[in-house]
Amino acid sequence: MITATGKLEVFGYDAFFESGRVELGLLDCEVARVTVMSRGQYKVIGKNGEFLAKITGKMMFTANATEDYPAVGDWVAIKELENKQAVIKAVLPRKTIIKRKYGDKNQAGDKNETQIIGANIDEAFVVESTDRDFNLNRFERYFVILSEAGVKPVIVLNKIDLISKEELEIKLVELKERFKNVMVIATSTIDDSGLDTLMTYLLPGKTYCFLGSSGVGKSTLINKLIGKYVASTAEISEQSKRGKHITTMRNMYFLKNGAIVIDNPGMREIGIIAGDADSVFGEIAVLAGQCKFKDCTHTQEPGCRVLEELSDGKLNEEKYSNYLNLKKETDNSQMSNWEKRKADRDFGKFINKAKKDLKKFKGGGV
Ligand SMILES: Nc1nc2c(ncn2[C@@H]2O[C@H](COP(=O)(O)OP(=O)(O)OP(=O)(O)O)[C@@H](O)[C@H]2O)c(=O)[nH]1
Ligand SMILES: [Mg+2]
Ligand SMILES: [Zn+2]
Repeated sequence: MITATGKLEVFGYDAFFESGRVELGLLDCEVARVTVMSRGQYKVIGKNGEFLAKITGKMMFTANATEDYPAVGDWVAIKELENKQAVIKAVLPRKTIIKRKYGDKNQAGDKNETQIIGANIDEAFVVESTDRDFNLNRFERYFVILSEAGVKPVIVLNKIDLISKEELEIKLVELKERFKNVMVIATSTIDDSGLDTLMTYLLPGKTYCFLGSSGVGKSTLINKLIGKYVASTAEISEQSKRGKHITTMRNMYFLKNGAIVIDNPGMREIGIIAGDADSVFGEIAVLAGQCKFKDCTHTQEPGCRVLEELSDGKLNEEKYSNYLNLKKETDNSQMSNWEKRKADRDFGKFINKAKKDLKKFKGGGV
């Protein structure tokens, strides 16, 4: 039996993953962590270094959702081969998984897909810059997908060198008022302000990811934390801005103090999957429970507590409209989830058929 201890802790391994490994009966496999994923190929790191890995045909065959595949941040059981190649045999149970929905909503058929942003992330830094990128509704979107994942968000407001102290103060007040329970770190990679504070958030053995639009400075911040240029960064000119991402792959980095960070490509869409935005919009959810009608849409009904608080000015108007937007969107997404399940059923219909045949064969059947 191989004991997976010692060096693996440097990559974030702990008793949680070890007990998952034991439960799955993977005692004869090495374990490793997925650091990069690209076109069906994975880079994993374990006790014996880095390997280029692929999943087994069996895993590919039995996987029917994106979540069934390994993602960056996952701990996997591997079989090491020659030339630093390996085969991934299983994904160990996850602590957390951050997902988003993406796809062109305007296209016929509403092709929504789930994407895994990261697995086993402890905290997420949601980065916006002080220029035109600054948008409270977008922060809220990230908080919905993070609360679904059970990952604590921290706001990073970057490029504060571009605005005056007064302008910064206004933005910080806006953030505090809208997001009472989220920490805010104001940073600049030009004059290094806030970087010490950011560093104090990064604990050894914990995994953090950086999320945010393209060009806000995620990779530049990570390079600063590492102390050398490892993640590529670039200026994004106005003409080429559309569709251009400097970082194209999620990538895991190991800091000197033992913290682990994952850089992400900039995201244009932060699609929300499940219908539950309640923990982010807790205040509205409480009011909704007091509405006159059980199925109140909080848009026009008499006796609606949400509308009451809105007209009294007690509920932030922008927050309310963002809530309605996200709700509408998740209703749509639930439908496409249903469609997806239907597709899954089609995909597995030969199994159902096989079962029926088997029943017939046994002379049973209900
Ligand atoms: N003025 C200013 N510019 C910054 C700051 N941080 C980063 N930048 C610049 O912003 C540009 C984009 O930075 P990146 O780090 O590549 O941005 P990113 O968020 O990683 O972008 P993607 O990889 O495309 O998602 C670069 O030209 C950086 O030099 C900052 O604090 N102030
Ligand atoms: Mg980048
Ligand atoms: Zn209502």
